[in-house]
Amino acid sequence: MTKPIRVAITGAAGNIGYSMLFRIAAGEMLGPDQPVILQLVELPVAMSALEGTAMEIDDCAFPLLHGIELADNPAAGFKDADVIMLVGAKPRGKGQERADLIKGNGPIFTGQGKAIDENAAADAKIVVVGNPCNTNCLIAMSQAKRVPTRNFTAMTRLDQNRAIGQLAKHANAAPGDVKNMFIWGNHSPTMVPDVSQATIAGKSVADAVDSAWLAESFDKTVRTRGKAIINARGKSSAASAGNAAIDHVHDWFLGTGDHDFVSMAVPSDGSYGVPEGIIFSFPCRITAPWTYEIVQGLPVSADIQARINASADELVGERAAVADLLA
Ligand code: NAX
Repeated sequence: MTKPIRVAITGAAGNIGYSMLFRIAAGEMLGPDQPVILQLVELPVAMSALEGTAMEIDDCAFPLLHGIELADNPAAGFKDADVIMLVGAKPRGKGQERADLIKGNGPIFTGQGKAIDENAAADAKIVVVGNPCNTNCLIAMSQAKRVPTRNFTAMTRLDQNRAIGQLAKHANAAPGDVKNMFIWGNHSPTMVPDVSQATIAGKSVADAVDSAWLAESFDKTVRTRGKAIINARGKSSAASAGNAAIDHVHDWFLGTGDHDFVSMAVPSDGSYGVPEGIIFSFPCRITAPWTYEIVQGLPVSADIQARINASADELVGERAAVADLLA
């Protein structure tokens, strides 16, 4: 029998957690033949809600689910974990600046990085969703020296999926017809959606959508989509974020296939002039389980390069702001 993969998830009783746990247990993340054990981590105050969620998961009788373990601390929750999804964090409060969020959430990831170092499988794969996800990933990575740095990633797949959704809608196509749309940079308003390599049903984006919409609205719509959803729904994106986290891990394990490449925020190796070490979203290709390569040699216009540099500068600034949390 295939050995179960242990998937630890923080913030499991939160909105994103609730939207993704059932799908992971059903096999949508790691495939229909791969058993999973869920290791759900919450704050002590949310354990009762988490127990209720676990009861519901039991009641689904998922054939692939080989166990659910609940923990109110990351040391217990990350024990022997193969995949760790760091979702739990404090949401950005009203009037709170991004810098305050970075300072407020950073310490959570120091502790979780140490817990990964001391408890997780030596080759654990990590995806950070809790914001500011790029810099939180950097903090956790710096504290977990036992785990290879390339195993640390942050999620920009939601931004990619939002871009694909917009392109498909405006081309009267299905999202599955859109290939090679990707995001550079930080998961923040400085992110850079790049359509230069994208195709829609085999056509270039310029040939498939209205040029005025592409020039004037597309980029801003993608970059401000999170805020637009909060304004409309009164709550932040949850199911779409959970879906993107599932897509991120799914492709990392099972490959990018005919998508060719996808957006993942990974430790920069200096590609495209991005300073080494910051967690930056690049186009990544996955051809073997739990590996990725940053796609090299893509043509980058002067405008996109300037925006890549600006997003990198922002991340260098964030790194400086949390210097005291980096090991
Ligand atoms: P919720 O507030 O619904 O849930 C967060 C959960 O995390 C809560 O149940 C809380 O008890 C738990 N938690 C907080 N600190 C914890 C800790 N130290 N250990 C374990 N659990 C902890 O938020 P939700 O809507 O689920 O969003 C979670 C995070 O995702 C937020 O930081 C949010 O900003 C971020 N997002 C990231 C996105 C991305 O694309 N990277 C998009 C969606 C989302 O905004």
